[in-house]
Amino acid sequence: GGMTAGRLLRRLLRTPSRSMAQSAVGGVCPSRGLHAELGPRSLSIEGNIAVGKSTFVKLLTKTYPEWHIATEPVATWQKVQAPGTQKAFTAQSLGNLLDMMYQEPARWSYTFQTFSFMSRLKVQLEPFPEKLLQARKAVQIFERSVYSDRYIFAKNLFENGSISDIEWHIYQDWHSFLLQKFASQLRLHGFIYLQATPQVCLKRLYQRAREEEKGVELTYLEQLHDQHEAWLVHKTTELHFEALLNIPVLVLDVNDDFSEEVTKQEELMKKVNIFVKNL
Ligand code: UDP
Ligand code: D5M
Ligand code: MG
Repeated sequence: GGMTAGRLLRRLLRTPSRSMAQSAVGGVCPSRGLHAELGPRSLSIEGNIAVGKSTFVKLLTKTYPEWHIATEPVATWQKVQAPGTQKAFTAQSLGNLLDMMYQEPARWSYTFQTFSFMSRLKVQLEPFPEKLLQARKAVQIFERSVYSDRYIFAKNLFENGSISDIEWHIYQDWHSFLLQKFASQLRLHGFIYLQATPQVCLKRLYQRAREEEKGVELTYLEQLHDQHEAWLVHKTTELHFEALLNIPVLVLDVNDDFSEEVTKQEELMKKVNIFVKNL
């Protein structure tokens, strides 16, 4: 038996992130204060399929027009383009990889991981826009991250048998390697976890009615929910990057509809404001 290296590292390095999130809400975060770092703050919005991330991101854009927001590149997964035909008038689609993955998970899940990871990496590596660097306290927001790709989706697809042992091994090998190489440019300062029951997510998924997701079942959303809880709430997921261990997490309950409810929106934005101020 004994402790895995990852768990040992975690135990040695960890200050409990949940209490950090709580203290960030209650006052000044103990790890900052006088020596607070300058420079932009980068955050990622995490959460189950159809929980409301894109809706939430739109609300952030409205509330904080000066923030830089990067949405998830779903459209590029739905229309994979042949090289050299990226311009609108020559665009030649090789297929809908999102649809292919849901139709034939065992065949396409690994391929999907390589593509979604690359698109997220490119987004996260883009230099900060000039206007952000000039702002006194600039904020950059991503819809999901290179971390959710691994610790939510790839891990889950491996555990439910859609990614094979050898694919999982190869995936983890290049994921760790690339993230270590780009560590300094991929730094995140906080996660905002939008939390709702899998039942609520399924209802919103049907409401959104994305063609490719028609066959998504409650069981799949339950698996993804458990992955989120393990990583961001219970902190039982084994992580492989030191930089990930102490990142504060703001958990927002979005079971109640916030897309129309102004009071609910204000309550959420208030929590975000306090959280970001203390990062
Ligand atoms: N939605 C809703 N109430 C909410 C948040 C979202 O009815 O409080 C709806 C939203 O209009 C959309 C669906 O749920 O039809 C999925 O939302 P979104 O695309 O924002 O979810 P994501 O997959 O980006 O997390
Ligand atoms: O996520 C967009 C859609 O893409 C949704 O069907 C989940 C899927 N997705 C996103 N990333 C991955 C990875 N890495 N593997 C498998 N499937 C993925 P939404 O939550 O709707 O914004
Ligand atoms: Mg979305």
